[in-house]
Amino acid sequence: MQRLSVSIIFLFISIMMNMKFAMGNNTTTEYNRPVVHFTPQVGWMNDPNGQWYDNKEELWHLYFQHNPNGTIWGEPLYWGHATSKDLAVWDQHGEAIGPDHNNEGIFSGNIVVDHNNTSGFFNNSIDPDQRVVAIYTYAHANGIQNQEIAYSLDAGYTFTKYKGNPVLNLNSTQFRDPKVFWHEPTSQWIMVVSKSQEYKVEIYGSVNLKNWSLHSNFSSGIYGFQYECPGLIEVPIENSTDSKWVLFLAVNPGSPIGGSFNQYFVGDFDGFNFVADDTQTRIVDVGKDFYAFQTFSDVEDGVVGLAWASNWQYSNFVPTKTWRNSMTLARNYTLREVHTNPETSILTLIQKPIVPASVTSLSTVLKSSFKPSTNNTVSLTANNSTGVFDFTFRFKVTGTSNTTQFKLLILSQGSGSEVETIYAGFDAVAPSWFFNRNMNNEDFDNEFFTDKFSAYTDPIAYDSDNLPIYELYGFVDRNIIELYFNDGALAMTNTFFMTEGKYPHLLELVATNDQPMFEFEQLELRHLSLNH
Ligand code: KTE
Repeated sequence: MQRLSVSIIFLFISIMMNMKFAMGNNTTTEYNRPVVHFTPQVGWMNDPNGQWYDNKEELWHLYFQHNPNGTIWGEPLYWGHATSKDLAVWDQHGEAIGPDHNNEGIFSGNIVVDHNNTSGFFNNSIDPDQRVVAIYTYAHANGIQNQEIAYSLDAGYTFTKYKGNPVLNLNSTQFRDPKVFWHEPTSQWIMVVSKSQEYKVEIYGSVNLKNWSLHSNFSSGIYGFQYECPGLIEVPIENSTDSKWVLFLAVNPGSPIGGSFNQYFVGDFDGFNFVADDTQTRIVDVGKDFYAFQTFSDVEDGVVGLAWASNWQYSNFVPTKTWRNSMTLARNYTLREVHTNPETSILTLIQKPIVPASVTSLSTVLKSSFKPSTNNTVSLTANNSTGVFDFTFRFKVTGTSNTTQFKLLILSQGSGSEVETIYAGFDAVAPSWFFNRNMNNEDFDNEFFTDKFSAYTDPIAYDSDNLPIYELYGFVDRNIIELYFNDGALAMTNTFFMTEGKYPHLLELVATNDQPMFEFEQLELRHLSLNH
């Protein structure tokens, strides 16, 4: 097929010498370690835990499942801890909560701010915005999983376990991952927690975080093997004063594309029962590396959350060295009526990545009213890349032939066969988005690290000639790519692993047809750096 390519070759100007990294982020640009996405300084990481916002210090707290003694999942398992002023530059603070014996684990859970001291743990010397109580699953050596609480008198750095633990015990080996929040209308703490292999989210209530009573349970969606890491939070509807409750639920394994994934349900919660609006299962992120999603507590304006950016199918085997796995970017969450087809629109979770000012643009390429055609070759040269950039496309489809596609190639340094490529793109005939992360990397050949993805979205709008318009925002950070379609109506997160020494270096837009079938209203590419 004749490939008429408009190649906008972006080479980035590297200012590696000027790039400074926070303690907690990437202290070196070591093999495949992302710069902006959170990674543990050392050791193994999975689920995000205990996220909360300290309104007094204006400080974000992230805890995480951490094995500091190795780069695979294993016990003793701790809550690692990091803080950030902006959700991009992180400082790490070692282990916040640890098990009493080396063959045990502090499994997943969350943190609440007990402003009114309902637990009785705090005196007036502790600021109401810093009355931190962690609720987590204790994984005992005999396999029993029960729920414990611990309080902090120093705003979340060190914790004291409640001497009356466990606060909730069913003598079960599959009872974990509490997520607790204060429900103002009924003046009670609510806990959602998973009876994993019964496919149940149990909903409990308490007035003091210590004594819990079962209110109800919720079970829906794709079965898979087990349910984990539930969440329940009120999410605002865009351009409205209304909100709806969203119940999040992790399934592992059981994803339609393999391994672990997050589903969600939109509905109502009265303090005792969650009732979904419909029986359809919705998926939070259609990539393969988005799991154990959790939101931050005590955020006064909006809903902020993030997920573990890996998949239990291969997370223990990915080719990194002193550390394993990252988190996704933190995202803002709202709800919006989105057309899933021409006849129907549904209330859909909207996700937008938080890219703060510390993630700065070193160089920007901005094109507008740009039609891929044979003589429209533009190249921008620079020397090197740090492998961190984002891009925004807004384009319309002006016609179709049987191969109306564009591809966005992301290439490593090198020449000829040395070059390693992943690519995203859009096929206007399908019509669907696609992403391919196959690089034949000998360092990492895992059966479950599947490489082809696709996603359908309706157009985000139509122009005055009724031509369909689509949008794509992408964030690439050395070994992870987050794609957001149609202003956050759909998200696709995937890791990728180039061979040692290689990282995303070039970006090339290629249209694969002999007539201009796309008009890019806007095409912006920014080379990014993380600064402090
Ligand atoms: C891990 O099999 C277990 O051994 C689950 O599949 C992983 O469980 C433990 O990680 C999760 C949570 O349910 C646990 O609290 C946590 C989900 O690290 O990733």
